[in-house]
Amino acid sequence: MATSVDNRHYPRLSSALNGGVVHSFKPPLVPSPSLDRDQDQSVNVPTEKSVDKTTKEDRYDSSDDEDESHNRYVSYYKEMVLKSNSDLEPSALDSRDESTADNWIHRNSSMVRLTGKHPFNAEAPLPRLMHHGFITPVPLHYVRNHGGVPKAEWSDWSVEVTGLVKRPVKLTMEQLITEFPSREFPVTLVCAGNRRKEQNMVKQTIGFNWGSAGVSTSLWRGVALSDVLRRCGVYSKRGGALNVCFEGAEDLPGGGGSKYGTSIKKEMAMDPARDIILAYMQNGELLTPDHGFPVRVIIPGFIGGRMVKWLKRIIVTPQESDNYYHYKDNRVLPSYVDAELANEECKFKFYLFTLLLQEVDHGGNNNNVCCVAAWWYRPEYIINELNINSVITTPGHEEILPINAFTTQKPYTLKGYAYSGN
Ligand SMILES: Nc1nc2c(c(=O)[nH]1)N[C@H]1C(S)=C(S)[C@@H](COP(=O)(O)O)O[C@H]1N2
Ligand SMILES: [Mo]
Repeated sequence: MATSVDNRHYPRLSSALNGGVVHSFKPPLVPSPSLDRDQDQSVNVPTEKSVDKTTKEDRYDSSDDEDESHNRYVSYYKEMVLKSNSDLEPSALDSRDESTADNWIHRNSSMVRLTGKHPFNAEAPLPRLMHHGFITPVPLHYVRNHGGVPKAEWSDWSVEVTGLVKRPVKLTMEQLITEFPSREFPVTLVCAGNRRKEQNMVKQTIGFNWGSAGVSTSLWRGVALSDVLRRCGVYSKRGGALNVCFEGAEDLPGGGGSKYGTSIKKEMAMDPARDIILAYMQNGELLTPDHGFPVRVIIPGFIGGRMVKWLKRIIVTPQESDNYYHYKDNRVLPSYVDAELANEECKFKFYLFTLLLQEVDHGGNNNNVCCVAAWWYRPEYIINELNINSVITTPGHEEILPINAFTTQKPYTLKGYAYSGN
């Protein structure tokens, strides 16, 4: 059973909550996968009053010129979403998901599954990704799931903001969409594993084989993380508030059982210019289950791994996240350190730590215990900002181009994509 809803029923959600950017956004005219989803839950549409308030706040410092350029920007991307959604077959339940926890999710059957059936880690066939252009239709957007997709309900979801904040809260989805101004803009998501198949051919890593389609761009709408944090009154640096941790909803096996979680530096999280949002819409529709319904983090320019889906908790802390996936995922160790060595040294560190505790227990001093490299925990090997990357997609890999009297008379168009983080 699907648990998301069709946005067409909630016109105000799409048109009135505009942030400084988009002033009206109608859902695509062509069938999109979310239009097939069972409508078994309802979104509390914001009241006229709350909508008015939000809209005024948003516009309060924008000039006519800005409004005009926003309008142009809006119709430009609206067009792109419409265009990219044409030639799209409807998503459907997939027999490959039948015996898995994801058997209620509608998916596009052309998605290439990279880790067997489950969890769902998938990318579009590269020519398909390119065919749809700059904006990727949601069903063809790559998916990286560490486990089963949480069955979420819009009406009983909340995001807790806690830790080093003066006013901890639990925000419902209703509160998020009515009490904060929204923003909407295109963001490219890239899994840090994009193109890892090629990397694995050079030297095997512990990561699975991504092709070159672990990258997708869509229009994301949400509320600014900095607004939410400011509302809660984050402590000062001197008060110990240095990091902002995010935690998802799934129960995962990592580290003997944990949620998916990670963190970013507080000054980044609080910087409005970074455009970090808690997103609840993608390409003009509420999020789909695979992409984090009902709400996820979007951090422009960062690897996808920092953008926690099914967001449940935001915790302001002195230390960075202690989540298993924050340390064991999304790191690049020096080429001479393979996972085996990294894990060996981890055990060694643990052993030393045990010794040290024993020494302390026996009243010994620990000055002679050397600090052993714990590769996974070293800050210099974390990946946050996206590296520069480019791919030629036409001609395709191993495609042979005939060179003859006929072909040499015509121009040939090379195609590809490129991105970088900051
Ligand atoms: N809760 C949760 N958030 C998550 C993940 C996950 O497994 N669980 N995967 C992360 C990784 S590694 C990536 S690349 C992105 C992928 O987002 P997408 O599936 O919407 O493309 O989500 C990130 N956020
Ligand atoms: Mo990722």
